[in-house]
Amino acid sequence: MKVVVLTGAGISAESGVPTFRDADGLWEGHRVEDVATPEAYDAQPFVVHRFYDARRKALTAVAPNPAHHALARLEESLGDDLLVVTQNIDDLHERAGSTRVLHMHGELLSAVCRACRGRSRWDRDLADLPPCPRCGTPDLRPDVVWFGEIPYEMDRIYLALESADLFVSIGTSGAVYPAAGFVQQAATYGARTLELNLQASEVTTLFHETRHGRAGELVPAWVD
Ligand code: BJW
Repeated sequence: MKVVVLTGAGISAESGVPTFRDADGLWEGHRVEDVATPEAYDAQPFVVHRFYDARRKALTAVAPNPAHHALARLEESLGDDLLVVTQNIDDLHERAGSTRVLHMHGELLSAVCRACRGRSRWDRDLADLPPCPRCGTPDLRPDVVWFGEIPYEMDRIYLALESADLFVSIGTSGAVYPAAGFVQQAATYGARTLELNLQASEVTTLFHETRHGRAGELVPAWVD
């Protein structure tokens, strides 16, 4: 059975990583749509850098929770038949042991150079304007996908959705496309669809089945 799992901020919430659109959401005082854009970065690069630098530092203080571990166990039994597509830029899936993970919105531990477009593994602050390790230009930005930019790995994701028997969405509000459209795509190609989320997402009616609760409980219960 081929399974595609889409994860969002809700799967990392119980690890202590704030979500975007809940009451205690990440962009306090800012709507995410007003900040996570290339235009916002052009206007206020240091505000954006400081924000991502702080989130990168915070990664060292968090750990995977039972939901991440359950998906790693699922990979042990399904192997290549499981693909995790995450909108999250943290590395908690990998730290739990998952290896088949696509980061469609990029990664905190990566930087991309605006001069040469090269991507480099990155664990330091970017607000200090370090030079690009490839071309030497001090024009590195967080390697993340902002509104108006094209998410990573879309060809591989759509191919996987076409051949999936089961599509499971975990901890995402369904407010951001193209990820919010995956349920429809998968169902069109014949997959059964399941939503595991704290509350109904914006696209909840498109799923064959929905279960509401905390990912740390729902995901192990579904996997085991
Ligand atoms: C729990 C829980 C617990 C809490 N247990 N659950 C179609 C219609 C309208 C607009 C568009 C459209 N197509 C494209 C657009 C434009 C735009 C868009 O979607 N705009 C919307 C505002 C409508 N999309 C784009 O611009 C995208 N690019 C694009 O479409 O390019 C064109 C193209 C596509 C495909 C092929 C070719 C071309 C890019 C979107 C980039 C989004 N970037 C961000 C920032 C990334 C970097 C960073 O992390 O800082 O991605 S924004 C932010 O939102 C981040 C997230 O990945 C994303 C989704 O958020 P998520 O994960 O759903 O979090 P929350 O907080 O919203 O929800 C958490 C959920 O968890 C809640 O439901 C809680 O209840 C739940 N929860 N605790 C279980 N313990």
